[in-house]
Amino acid sequence: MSELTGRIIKNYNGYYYVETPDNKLYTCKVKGKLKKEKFSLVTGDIVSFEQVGDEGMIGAIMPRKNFLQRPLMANIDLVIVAFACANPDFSFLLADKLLALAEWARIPAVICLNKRELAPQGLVESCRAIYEKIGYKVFDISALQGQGVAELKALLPGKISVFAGPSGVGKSTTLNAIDNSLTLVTGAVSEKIGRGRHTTRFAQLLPFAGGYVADTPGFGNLNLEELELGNLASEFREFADYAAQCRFNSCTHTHEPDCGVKAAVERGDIAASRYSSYLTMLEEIKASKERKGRR
Ligand SMILES: Nc1nc2c(ncn2[C@@H]2O[C@H](COP(=O)(O)OP(=O)(O)O)[C@@H](O)[C@H]2O)c(=O)[nH]1
Ligand SMILES: [Mg+2]
Ligand SMILES: [Zn+2]
Repeated sequence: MSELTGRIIKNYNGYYYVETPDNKLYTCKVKGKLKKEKFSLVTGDIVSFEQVGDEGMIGAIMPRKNFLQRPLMANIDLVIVAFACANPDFSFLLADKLLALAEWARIPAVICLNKRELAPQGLVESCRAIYEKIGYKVFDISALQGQGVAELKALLPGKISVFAGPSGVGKSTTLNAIDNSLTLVTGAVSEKIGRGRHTTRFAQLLPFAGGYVADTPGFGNLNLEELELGNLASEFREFADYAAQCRFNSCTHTHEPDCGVKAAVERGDIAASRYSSYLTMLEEIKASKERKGRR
């Protein structure tokens, strides 16, 4: 028996699959002590365990660099916010939600627009204009036709990257195109509901180029619970410079006079779609807090 350290790459049926730096995989359970502390381990966690053969008992978890709730994962280097240009349609609101969650967790993010051959006129260009201006790189690709995949792939070596986005946008297809030794199951988009079937059922880290990539299941609705704790405006990175010009320190950039953010939206310095996402998310967070207050 010896004490080893490794990373949880998959959590399935009550077992944690832990990979050590020498690329060995151990099937682990959690020690009673850790269980009692009600600390839940997630994919990406670095743990130490007592090894017996190819099995282990996890006794401790190392401090996390960061943590994401959706997808549930720790110690991520890059979030790839994944959408399709069409089928299912791109959503500015959903993209801004995912970006805000990545900001909140302090994880760098880029945007990947798949199915570019289906893109409505101007969509890729306007996404570039809006997001690259504020420092989120936009990759337009066709996983099916192999276009643009090399540029995306170049981001990944040595990192733990996670694809986060709705189901049916082509996350699994993109990963298969990045690494043709992967054979992730992909799903046909249902004509009826316009969404992909849930073919990827849990988050798992797949070894790639000295790091890992994570395929994740899509999500139905995205709740913004962690954002309730802070100030939503600070997760919209381009607001900061203009918020400094608001008359009130406590300005929420909604109804207040002399608001630097609203002035920037009017001038076109802040994208109208971003401001609109901010207002919608603010309302959703407020409604969720009120629901909790009543309980
Ligand atoms: N037209 C087109 N379809 C694609 C592309 N990439 C994936 N798809 C299709 O989109 C559907 C959903 O893909 P999948 O990878 O399962 O999406 P996921 O749910 O995000 O993992 C499948 O039918 C794919 O064949 C693409 O670049 N162009
Ligand atoms: Mg999938
Ligand atoms: Zn303001």
